[in-house]
Amino acid sequence: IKNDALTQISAAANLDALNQIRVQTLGKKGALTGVLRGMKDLTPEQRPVVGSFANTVRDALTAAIDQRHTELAADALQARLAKETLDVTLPGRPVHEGTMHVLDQVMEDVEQLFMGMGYQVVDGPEVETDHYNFEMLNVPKNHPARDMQDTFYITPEVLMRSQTSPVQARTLEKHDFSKGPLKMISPGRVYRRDTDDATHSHQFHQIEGLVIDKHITMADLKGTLEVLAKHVFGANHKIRLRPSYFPFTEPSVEIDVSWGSKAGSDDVTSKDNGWVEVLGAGMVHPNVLKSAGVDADVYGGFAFGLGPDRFAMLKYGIEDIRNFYLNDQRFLTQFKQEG
Ligand code: FA5
Repeated sequence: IKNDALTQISAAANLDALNQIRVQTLGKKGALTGVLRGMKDLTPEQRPVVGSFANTVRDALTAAIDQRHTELAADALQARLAKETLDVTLPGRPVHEGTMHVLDQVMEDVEQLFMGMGYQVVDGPEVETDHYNFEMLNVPKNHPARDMQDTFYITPEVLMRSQTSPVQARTLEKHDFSKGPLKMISPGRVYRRDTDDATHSHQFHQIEGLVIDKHITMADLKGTLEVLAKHVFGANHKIRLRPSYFPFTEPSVEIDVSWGSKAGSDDVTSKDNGWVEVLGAGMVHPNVLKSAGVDADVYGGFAFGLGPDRFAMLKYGIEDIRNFYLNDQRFLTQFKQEG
């Protein structure tokens, strides 16, 4: 048995075959186990002799099996390593690197500028109530100004915000003026039931700005927006204020930036008179302050709302606003930032 088994063990080609041999010799029904079982038929004198011999054989076989097992396991590992060898000199697969969306770039740039001037950046909900989107902003039900900002209604009282101005009302309500003035900007998405065309989208972006303190004047508004225009468009751009109307500001203005070949010309009759409208602004209406519980006799300030989509179009000469929302890689990767 011993010699047979030893020959087989050293010939075992793999771990499965080796296990087979172990079962055949040392297993419950194995050859050597059969010898040990047969001991009951031997004489008391024969038993210790045969028993001790059988045990020696078992130990020898177990050791041989263990050794062969170690050899075969090492061989198997070598074979696997050889099969899985990596060729580190192969060229890698190119990793596609995304780019920050051009609108996010414009918004982040504006955020950074205002943060540097001590403004806090505030978030507001896109699903808004009629109360904050309109009523708190001096736009009661049936006010004609609602026509300009028709939006998507979820219920008669809940809607997709048509502007970022509700964040003004929300922030005013919470602000503790005993701790200092309020200076905030609020970027985000807004929605309107406008028909999509080259310059309108039913979903676009705004950045709201609001400054409330004692003794804030229109000159502060103009100075602030001049800094903004020069930062975004370049130092050679001027701004001008044109009278306008918003229910939540009085007086209200629209801001134009000087642009194009006749930039800043005073020839307002010409179609290409060199001015482009970029945002709405004004001095916050006392009713807005009062609705939020702020003493309008003591505090006042300015607010503005700009469209980053229009900013980006102007800055980069993009002719169709829909480009921002089509996820066309060929368009988006043009605005890759360095570093
Ligand atoms: C407002 O929405 C006011 N909330 C802005 C404001 C804030 C005024 C604070 C005074 C004080 P208006 O509807 O004009 O105003 O929109 C502001 C800007 O959003 C516009 O100048 C324009 O740049 C952009 N905008 C308006 N409608 C669209 C549209 N459908 N698609 C893309 N941009 C738009």
